[in-house]
Amino acid sequence: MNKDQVADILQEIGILLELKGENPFKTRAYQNGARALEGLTESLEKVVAEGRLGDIPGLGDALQQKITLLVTTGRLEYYEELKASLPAGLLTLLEIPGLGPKKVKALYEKLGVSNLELLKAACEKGQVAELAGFGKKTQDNILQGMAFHEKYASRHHLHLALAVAEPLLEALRNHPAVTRCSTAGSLRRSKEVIGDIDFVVSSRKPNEVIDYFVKQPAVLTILAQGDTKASVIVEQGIQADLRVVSDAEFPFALAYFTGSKEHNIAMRQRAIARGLRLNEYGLFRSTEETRDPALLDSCATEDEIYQKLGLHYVPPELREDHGEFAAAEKGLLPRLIEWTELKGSLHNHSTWSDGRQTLDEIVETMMGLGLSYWAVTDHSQASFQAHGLRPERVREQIVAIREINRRLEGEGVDFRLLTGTEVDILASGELDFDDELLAELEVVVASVHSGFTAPEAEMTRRIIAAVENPNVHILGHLTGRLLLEREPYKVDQHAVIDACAATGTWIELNASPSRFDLDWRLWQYATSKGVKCVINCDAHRAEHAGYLRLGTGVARKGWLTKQDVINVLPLGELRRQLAKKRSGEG
Ligand code: DGT
Ligand code: CA
Ligand code: CA
Ligand code: ZN
Repeated sequence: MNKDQVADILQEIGILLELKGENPFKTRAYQNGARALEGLTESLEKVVAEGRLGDIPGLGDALQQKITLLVTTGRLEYYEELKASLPAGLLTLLEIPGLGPKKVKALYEKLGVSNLELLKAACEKGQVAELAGFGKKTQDNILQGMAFHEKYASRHHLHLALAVAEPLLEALRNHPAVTRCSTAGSLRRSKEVIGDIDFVVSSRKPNEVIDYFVKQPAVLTILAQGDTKASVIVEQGIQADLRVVSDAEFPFALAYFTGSKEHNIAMRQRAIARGLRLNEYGLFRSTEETRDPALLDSCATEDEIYQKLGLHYVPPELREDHGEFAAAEKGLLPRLIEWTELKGSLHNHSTWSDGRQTLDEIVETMMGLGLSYWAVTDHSQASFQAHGLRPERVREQIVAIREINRRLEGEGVDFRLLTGTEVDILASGELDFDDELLAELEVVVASVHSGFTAPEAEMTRRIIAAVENPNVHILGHLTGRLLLEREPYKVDQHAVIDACAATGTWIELNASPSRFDLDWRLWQYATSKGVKCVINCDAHRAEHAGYLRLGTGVARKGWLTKQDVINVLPLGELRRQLAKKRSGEG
């Protein structure tokens, strides 16, 4: 485990102890420990290996022991037991705005409230208002907080859904009674947010598979369990649906439950137009709903279903009824970008601003992943809350990066850091750094981080003014949206795309699962105008390198090919492309 993962666990232990009513000094020790680790500027594994944990201020013996266990074994029995000693729903209560550990503890002890449903019931009966220290106003706030939570908590960020779905799929795949299995639904289509997780399995022993599925350790609650399907709530409070079918039915069930609903409806209509009937069980000869329908033919794979309906295979990401039928009829579907084709990310942060990794750690991680380059684009001075850099610090960072690159060159290593900045687009449309400084940097990303409430015309003007600067290579997170959290600011996206096309500015597909910005629905327009895409991690931690894969899934939804994406280029070619806009050939 790395320091961020260990810090997260210490933080959670602190919260769990607070829920148990442990003495505040003990709780605080864990929270301070978490903070001490977060502030660490070298690798925790190294500190542990060299026995230097004791040198970090604020870590007592007990904490050092636990950290060592987590780093070396990835497990901590103390934490697991602590977690198991409280109802799993209590932690969900903490997600309600306005509910902290103290209030949750009181609700649990005095009213037995251990999950959201019980909390809602207690509020509606007025019991919460009567508790000491709560009152009518607090109860109203909780109800309001719950309404907000409901609106967003029924949908989930893609990386969280994947983090629970992948181990479950692996478990299913390893079960001897499972013939074929796959995720389906929005997860398989790489939607930007996920309602619930869907699995489709083929097996001769559905009951065995269903029994096994609902007993997985990640399963918190069983909502429904039948002979061919089950629905459960898994970790993170996400619902997961499983359908088990025969192997002959598998391709049809997979296609059906992958959706989207709109895509399915169009598929069914194509079948009807050919005198056939398509559903989750098969493709049948008659359009009638008969008792014993005659199967047209068996299909071994989804591919064959598409063929029977006169279509080329449609990759799951494109199944949104967004033009895929017209293209699949003529064999004109694009060859979509693959994440393994990416060679690096051009928008990332380090400990110099609000990132968690030092430059050396970044080199180690990204080189280890087999990437070729990684741009360091820390925030500019106006983003003071993100520790934006002043010009002199940017120049110091350029020197530090050149030093590292010289070392890498000396070692004969094929990996380079690129100097850069994520420069703020100010309210005036001016940039936060002057052109002289920007011209010294290899990669300039320009983004809006303030003034979100500006009227649409003004915001559009601001952004267009920024992309017209010859030093700006990339427009960062165009709409500023935070999925499930903050709406995009008002901006005329088509006008901005047109300006990027006119100036040779690339647009970022910010691959952070909270953003996926520019939205996939607009990439077909952007590429039709000749705009190139950069799939950027906006990494603040080592794990964020994994966003390259998630971002590519969303890029595929936007019909993007290798030719549309800049960061597939090898370093030399990338540098030539970066030089183009400045020299006026952009
Ligand atoms: P989600 O879960 O809201 O993120 O989105 P999906 O697409 O995963 O939707 P879900 O889980 O409700 O259903 C999975 C798939 O099953 C869906 O994409 C298409 C198919 N499906 C579900 N209900 C219907 C329906 O009423 N008609 C049709 N044609 N297909 C449906
Ligand atoms: Ca779903
Ligand atoms: Ca579902
Ligand atoms: Zn940003």
